[in-house]
Amino acid sequence: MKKVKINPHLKHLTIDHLYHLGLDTGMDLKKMFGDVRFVCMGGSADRARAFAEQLVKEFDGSSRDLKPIGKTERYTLYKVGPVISAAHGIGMPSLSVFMHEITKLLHYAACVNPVLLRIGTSGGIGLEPGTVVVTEEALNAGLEGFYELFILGERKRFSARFNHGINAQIMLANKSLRVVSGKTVAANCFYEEQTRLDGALDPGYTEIDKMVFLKRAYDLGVRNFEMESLQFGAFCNRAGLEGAVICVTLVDRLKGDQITATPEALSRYSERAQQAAINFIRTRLAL
Ligand code: R2B
Ligand code: URA
Repeated sequence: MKKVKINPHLKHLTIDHLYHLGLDTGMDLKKMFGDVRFVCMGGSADRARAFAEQLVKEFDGSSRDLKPIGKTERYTLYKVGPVISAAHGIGMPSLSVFMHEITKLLHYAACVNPVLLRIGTSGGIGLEPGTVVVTEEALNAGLEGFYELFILGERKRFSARFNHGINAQIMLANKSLRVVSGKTVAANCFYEEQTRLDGALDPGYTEIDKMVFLKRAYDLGVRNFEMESLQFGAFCNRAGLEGAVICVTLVDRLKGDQITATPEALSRYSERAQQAAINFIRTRLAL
């Protein structure tokens, strides 16, 4: 049984308030969450709900009235059988708070070998929109392979290379979907750090500069841009948690910056990433 590498200071807390989730250790977290084996997360509350609805169909066969657990002021969390479906908001600071509190929740609930999946959207490089990318390694927007935090005023760097075993299982479970693996750039901005030319500010670079950078990233093995995989991967590595990032591409950045797909197409794309996760979960549960 794999255990979360948890902070030893936590044992001094009488009650631990998972403030942003609206849960605390005065509640019977083991009863509420003890059977959780997968935590699936993405940026948006609408997608967390849609995924929970899909899980109900896939695993339960009944249409229940899904209600979020805890508070929804910052994040949204549903539970369907052994799967949590949650929304972590946009960007690494938002995800970081969620990762700390959900990991403590898994620890207090004594969950056995939980797997964390980020199921998200991204901008692809040289890929047809709707392609699903499984992240091998996350890079920052300087194309460097570490997540950086200042702790006690000092710069700390953490690698965000993903577990080859779980990625191979995801690929194997999805042979019939359009799924590729590659590096992912986790940017701190949707616009300039992703080399867009359509932000509010004059970026100080040209279309040619942009294409040179995209080509450099592509040659390094980068296949998509999003905004969280670096923090997610570094956190999973530090906590000893199995984790993977499965993102669908909404746009091919070699062809443009704006997301112009119709709402119907965008929802179909999102469903592809969710389906890839469900196919993996199904094979894991069958093992
Ligand atoms: C992908 O999409 C969001 C920005 O639109 C962000 O959360 C991400 O990583
Ligand atoms: N999310 C991103 O961060 N970038 C994109 O281009 C699309 C979705």
